[in-house]
Amino acid sequence: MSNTHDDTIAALATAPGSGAVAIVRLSGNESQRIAEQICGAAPAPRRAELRAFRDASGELIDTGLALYFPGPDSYTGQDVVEFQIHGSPVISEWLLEAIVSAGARAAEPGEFTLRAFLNDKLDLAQAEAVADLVASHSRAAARAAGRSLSGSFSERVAAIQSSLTHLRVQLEAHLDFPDEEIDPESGAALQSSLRMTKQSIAQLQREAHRGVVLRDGLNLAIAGPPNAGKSSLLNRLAGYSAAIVTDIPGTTRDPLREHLVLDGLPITIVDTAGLRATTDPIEKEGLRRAHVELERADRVLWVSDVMQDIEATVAEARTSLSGLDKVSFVFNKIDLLDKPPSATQRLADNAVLESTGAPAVAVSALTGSGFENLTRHLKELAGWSENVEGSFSARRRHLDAIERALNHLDSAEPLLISQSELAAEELRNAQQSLSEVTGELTSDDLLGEIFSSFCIGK
Ligand SMILES: Nc1nc2c(ncn2[C@@H]2O[C@H](COP(=O)(O)OP(=O)(O)OP(=O)(O)O)[C@@H](O)[C@H]2O)c(=O)[nH]1
Ligand SMILES: [Mg+2]
Repeated sequence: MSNTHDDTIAALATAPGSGAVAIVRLSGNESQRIAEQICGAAPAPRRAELRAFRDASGELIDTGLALYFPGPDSYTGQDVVEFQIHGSPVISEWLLEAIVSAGARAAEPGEFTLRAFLNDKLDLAQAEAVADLVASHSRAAARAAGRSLSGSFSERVAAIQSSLTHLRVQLEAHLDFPDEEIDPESGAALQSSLRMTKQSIAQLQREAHRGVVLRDGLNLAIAGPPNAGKSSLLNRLAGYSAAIVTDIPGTTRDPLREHLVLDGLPITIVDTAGLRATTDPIEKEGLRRAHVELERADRVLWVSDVMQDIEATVAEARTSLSGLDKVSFVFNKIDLLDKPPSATQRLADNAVLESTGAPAVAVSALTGSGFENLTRHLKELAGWSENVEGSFSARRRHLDAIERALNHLDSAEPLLISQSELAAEELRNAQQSLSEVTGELTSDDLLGEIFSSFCIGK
């Protein structure tokens, strides 16, 4: 990543390939001069002008529209020029070549948006939302990214920052008189402000978590004994016969990944080999890969045959997985019982909840019975509700920062009155953690990591 950020960069801003129109964009000090070289006098600011674009030898490359956005009122905050040309990869490459030989440099991924960030046109959460908007897979995700881009997320962070500042001011007032005890009334006021700020951060954390799911989807893995109906479950969720199903135990070997959208909720789900002791080297490798997937997943659906004893199922899950904290039990094949699905669901709830606290769903992958409960359960796991209006997109990086802020406030709480100086330090740290979301304090390494995942020209 370039360190100067004021040299002139150029890139194709539209998707590569053929199309009706392609846009080549320039940003930096030399934009205007380079534009003059390519198409005569630079166009009037913010007016589309029809021009002929020529290379250094004077040969006509194409005719199209040129636009000039003088800094600082441009996307990047610098002088920006856009050329709209016919959407041929040959034309855009030729034009880019001419622009580079006129003095520009080919832009790196995300470099336009990085400049917008460095010139305070966007904060970091907004800049990340640009990439999330471009990459969004559902309308809900696009709306959420749009909201983050317009500043909804950043405003929430700013509001918490300002209550933290207020809290610090209250506390610092007492620090000036270390020998005096904080009077009970002020102490109570401080405690209550801290608790309210904590509640706001916890609320932000829940919403940011939903924002992460909107962006990344829910990562599920299906596990369980052979023949339980794991692949059948995947097929029913995917809506087609993605995985091979047979009555031979040990059918699935390789993990099989599917991407699906369930009532708007994006889900990545991976089917794995049935877990059992084996000497077959192929199956052994399948089991090793299954365990890698189970480690990675946000949630494991432990699928078992409902005819099997529930206690035995729970014991088996417990020994096969390192813990049951991210497990939901799915009792399959309820069509084989002569009880109605709701009675089976109640039985499963009672038996599993009592012994593990884990949720349980009773289904039939064969008939589809119980899948409305499974869908509801998955949406609950994701914090997903029909009403995702108002939510914003977020990333795991943001969640980490918010969690650290919350931890600092947890540490501050018992120290608030008795060891105010230490509490003040925790409040400062909480603010610092939160500021990572919007990027007031960000290392070059982190910026490099974030912007390099953008597309070129963005
Ligand atoms: N009656 C009934 N049979 C089912 C149901 N789900 C799966 N089966 C049957 O159970 C057998 C095993 O199904 P699979 O989906 O291959 O099971 P699996 O857990 O993926 O098995 P492995 O890949 O071998 O671990 C097949 O004969 C399925 O038709 C169900 O809900 N009801
Ligand atoms: Mg299978």
